[in-house]
Amino acid sequence: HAAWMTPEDAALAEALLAEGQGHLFQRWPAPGTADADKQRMLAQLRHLDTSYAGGLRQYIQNARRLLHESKEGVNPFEGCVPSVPEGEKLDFGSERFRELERAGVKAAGGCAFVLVAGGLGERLGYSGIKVAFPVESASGRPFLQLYVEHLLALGAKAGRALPLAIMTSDDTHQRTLDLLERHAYFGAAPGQVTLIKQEKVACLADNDAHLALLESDPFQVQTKPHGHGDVHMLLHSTGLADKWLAEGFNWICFFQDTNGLVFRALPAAIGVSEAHDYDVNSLAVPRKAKEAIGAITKLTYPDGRNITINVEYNQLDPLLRATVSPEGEVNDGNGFSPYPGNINQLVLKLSTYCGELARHGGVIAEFVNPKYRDASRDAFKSSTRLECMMQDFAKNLPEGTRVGFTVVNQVWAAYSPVKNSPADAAAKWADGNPSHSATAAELDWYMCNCKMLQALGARVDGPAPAPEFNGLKGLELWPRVTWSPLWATCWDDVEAHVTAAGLHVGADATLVINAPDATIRSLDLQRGALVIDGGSASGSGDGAAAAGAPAAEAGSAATAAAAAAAPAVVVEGVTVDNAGWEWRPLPPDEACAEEEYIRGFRVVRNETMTLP
Ligand code: UGB
Repeated sequence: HAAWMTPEDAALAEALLAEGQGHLFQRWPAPGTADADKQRMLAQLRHLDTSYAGGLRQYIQNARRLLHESKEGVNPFEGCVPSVPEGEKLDFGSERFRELERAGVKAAGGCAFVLVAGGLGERLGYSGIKVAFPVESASGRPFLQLYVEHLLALGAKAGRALPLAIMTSDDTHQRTLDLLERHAYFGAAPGQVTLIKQEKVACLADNDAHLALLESDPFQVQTKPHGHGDVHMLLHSTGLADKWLAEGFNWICFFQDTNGLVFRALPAAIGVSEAHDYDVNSLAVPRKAKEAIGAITKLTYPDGRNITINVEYNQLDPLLRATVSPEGEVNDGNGFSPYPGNINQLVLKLSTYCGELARHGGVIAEFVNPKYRDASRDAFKSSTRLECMMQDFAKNLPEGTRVGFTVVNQVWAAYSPVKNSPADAAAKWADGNPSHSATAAELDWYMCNCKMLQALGARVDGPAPAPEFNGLKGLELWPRVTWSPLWATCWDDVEAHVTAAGLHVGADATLVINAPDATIRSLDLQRGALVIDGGSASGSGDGAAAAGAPAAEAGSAATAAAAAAAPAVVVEGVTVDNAGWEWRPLPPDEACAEEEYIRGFRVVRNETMTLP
């Protein structure tokens, strides 16, 4: 106890001593020396204490229990028998899909949305935040703009601003805020977007959960990220979830940072939640055996109780080997694992969600994953920490909670995230796995749009074999068709804006639609590039669409105002035949923008027709 210590400091230090953390203070020099350092350390400890539900004591106690279980090799699935759960399987664009999407778009008027974007994306190797990365190069629209525009479009149908919370971290917070402010929140209303920042947690030095101090600074505790599961604790501690419930919202949807296709499938999943009265609904896609995404699995306990949860891919194979399938996880006759792939896009009933938050404060199934020095499991190679995953919310639900899932049968219509660096992506692709690369994500985006137009009756040529981009062989290059969600956020919107019988898109054409109210009655886009502008929140064109340049350079509020004043664009009797845009592989060692390097190509804009 030093004279400068506040009663709170003293109480926290006492609590830590009671938890066996005396080592934190053992190297403190004599009273009166290094007081500033000591105060700095206590400030950090107070911060760690207040940013974890239950405080540091609770964290240490949880850690001690989990570390003990890990050392003893306790199997979290002991006695469980896995099986494939029942869920809704949807064929993208089928009548059933569109019916559910229609219902979901309506129900989205009662949805609050949560984007988890605290991850730095080390695997991608991008120096910026991932939500600033362009979904595709034709419009240059960043992920965050795409998501906000979907919410604006859905909200416009409901006549209500739909709230969006974005979970950030120290790694992403300021840059996310800057991106939003630089672009006038991409047109979102003041207060519609809320940033909630997750904090790191203390590292643990050993099985007794001694907090780890930095070697270089004995007055600082080492910290690491706690995982995307933090989002639940934050929605509770900030009161946001309760506020949304009080405002009359019924559903809460969670999604990840770099999956541009999320809103092609999410509204239908909301429709499924409503139709089945699901409390918890996970969106899923067909998944290859052993593919590195979690699997939606039903686990039945010896007493007959069962839960439907995500089992991470590295746990599924051993679980199957130990129980129902000695050969481990294998593909079935369709070439996919029978266990659907979790893509961490969740639709939860808000009343159930808030009830659960009140019960456990949003602290969900934590786990620990120490790298042990040897088989004795007595010591770690480096410090570890507790972690948690957003989808594990479903692990501890009360009996009677209705849990389901929605599989969209075409992966290209629901999930193509930007996760891996060019080298890792090429290795995964060569092994027969999805590359989850920026390259594939962009090409899948065009493919999905083309297939939607085709299914509605338009003549869309292609695909052509793509040149080899970043060593990815055998990709397909569809016509580069992209549109703002303000133009179309669902199938019905596309149908309402296009007379499909009057539309032809040639195999090597580019079509960028930014004008929210553009109507295509007859268009023969034989060859070349057409940009339909007209005051949408996007500013595509040769300048703004350069790789990496966010589409709304001018700021969405101004362009939205212009849109209101501009007459609707009607495309009728238009033929396009120009030199167009080329997706050209990058020559080795040529200087390029980081986004181009990550995709493996550059868009060369030779000639463009711009309407109106
Ligand atoms: N994220 C945070 O906001 N905070 C964090 O501390 C960490 C991440 P990753 P991961 O879809 O392929 C998940 O790193 O965790 C955000 C599922 O667990 O991209 O390896 C981050 O910004 C897995 O079951 O993924 O794996 C990003 O938006 C499978 O579905 C999101 O959390 C896998 O995703 C995911 O972070 C997948």
